[in-house]
Amino acid sequence: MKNVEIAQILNEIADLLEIKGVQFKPIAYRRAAETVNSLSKPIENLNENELIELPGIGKSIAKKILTIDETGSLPYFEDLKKACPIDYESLLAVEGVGPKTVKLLYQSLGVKDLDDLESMAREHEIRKLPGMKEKSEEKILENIKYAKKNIRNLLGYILPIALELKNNLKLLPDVLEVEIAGSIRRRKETIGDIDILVITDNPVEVMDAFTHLSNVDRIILQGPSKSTVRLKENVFCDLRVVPEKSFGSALMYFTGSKETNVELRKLAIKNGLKLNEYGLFKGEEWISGVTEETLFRELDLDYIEPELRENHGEVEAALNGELPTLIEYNEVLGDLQMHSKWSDGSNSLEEMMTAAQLMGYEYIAITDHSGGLRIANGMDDNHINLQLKMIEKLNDEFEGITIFKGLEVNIDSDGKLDVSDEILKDLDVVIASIHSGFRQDRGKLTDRIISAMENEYVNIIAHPTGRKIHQRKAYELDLDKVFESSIETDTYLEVNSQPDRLDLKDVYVKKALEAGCKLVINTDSHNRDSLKNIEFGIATARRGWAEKEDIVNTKPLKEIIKIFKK
Ligand code: DGT
Ligand code: CA
Ligand code: CA
Ligand code: ZN
Repeated sequence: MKNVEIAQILNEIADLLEIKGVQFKPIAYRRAAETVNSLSKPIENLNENELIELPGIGKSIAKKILTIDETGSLPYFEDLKKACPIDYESLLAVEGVGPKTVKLLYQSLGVKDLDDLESMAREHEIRKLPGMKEKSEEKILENIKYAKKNIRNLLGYILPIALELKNNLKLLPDVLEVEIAGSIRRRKETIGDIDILVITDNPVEVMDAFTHLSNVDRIILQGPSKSTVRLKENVFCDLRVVPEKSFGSALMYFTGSKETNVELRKLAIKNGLKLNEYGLFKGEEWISGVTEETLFRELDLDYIEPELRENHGEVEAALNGELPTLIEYNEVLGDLQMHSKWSDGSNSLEEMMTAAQLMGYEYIAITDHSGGLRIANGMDDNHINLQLKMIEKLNDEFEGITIFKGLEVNIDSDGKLDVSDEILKDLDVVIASIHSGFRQDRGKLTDRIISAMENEYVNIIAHPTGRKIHQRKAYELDLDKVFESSIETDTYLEVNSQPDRLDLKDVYVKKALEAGCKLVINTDSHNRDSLKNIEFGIATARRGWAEKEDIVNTKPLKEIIKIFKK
């Protein structure tokens, strides 16, 4: 498990202990979290004795860290959470509300979640609490709005939940049609809430079944045409019943984005028509609305894929027949970044290959970290050479799939690579990336990336901007220069498919393509299950208007070999 993830758990333990009213311990856990967070190497490489030597980490916390790292969870933490009746995560998301306030609010007013907090603030109960004033109450009320907005989850977390809901609804005998709409259908990187549409002749029964699904935590609103629930996974879900005749127009409307809807409506008006969630109308007369396809046609537009509906010029392009033909979800023929047990992955080479075969790939690249133990259990030169021999052997054994000998080399703070050309020249695919020194200035960071690109053996720059959604901003980069150098040096920029990376992100994909760059889409998997994440990278590329031609690893084996030979 990554350092930040472990630190987050330690911080949450501190919150929970503080809410419980435990003395001193919260401070200890926060100090330990800080130590883990500021550690320059992965904590998973340390044993108990090494952990204890770190500032703020004693025997008991060291043991807990090891448990988290080995098992992915911690019974002590799970017990604390279970014993806490409060939705503390949402409450703590409100600015001005810390663990001490959460405790106070619960003990004196029974506040358990944002809704409780809101009603207490409205009833002016909060200002009566010790240490609270009228002003603090007003601020809390204001900040609840932001907290509600800020709880956006990763698409990678929400999509499986939404698909399961869809399947459960499909199984209901009264449901004739179900579709996921909203930002999920557009495959946006983070999701506010889940929006689902159904067609049924028995809305009351369907709504009743919906609000009683096993993962519904609380019913917010239940009506015959719209219901809202909060799921146990801590997401809200809207279900709407729409008439069959309006299914297409409702799907279009509730898919959004809001901004695209506005453009579409303006266009309808320009053509003397009216567009809303019930259909397309000429005066009072209903013209169409059953499917999106007919609606687009009636508006003289080419069909706009949901991923493009962000008001980034897609309506005009659809009008002029200039929409891109987006890369399809099955057109990536091989994944060019993944890790194995040889560095910080959790599966063997054989296991990764078997999983890649199940994905239907023609080829993959094994790209474990280099750099010795300084980075993510990186391989030294000796290990690299051993692995290359192993890969040659596996290539003989496995049929129908080719493994490229790859490496993810680190770009150090001066822009130098941590592996010599002597070794790089024997590899099929070399990926270079930045793992430290994120705080350097824009010029320096740009130079680092460019000097890596200028190395004749480097083929790909992985996760080019280094951002991690909800965790870390992108480092400063002069992207125009990076794009230019990418073209000059035939080095491809990656669209990394990890749900919290998606880097390059959609708008940068579009800019890169406009500059004339070619890209690759990789998962950067650290275990075999993550190979499936490729769909999130493809979605990001589609949101950036990418066509098949723009993505290098849509090329068949023969062609890609030639491309990397250059
Ligand atoms: P989210 O949930 O924040 O990730 O983003 P969306 O896009 O799913 O937004 P949501 O759930 O508020 O609404 C779903 C769709 O419904 C939205 O994409 C467009 C449509 N919609 C909602 N409210 C309005 C509105 O006031 N005007 C227009 N034109 N469309 C709206
Ligand atoms: Ca939504
Ligand atoms: Ca919604
Ligand atoms: Zn790694």
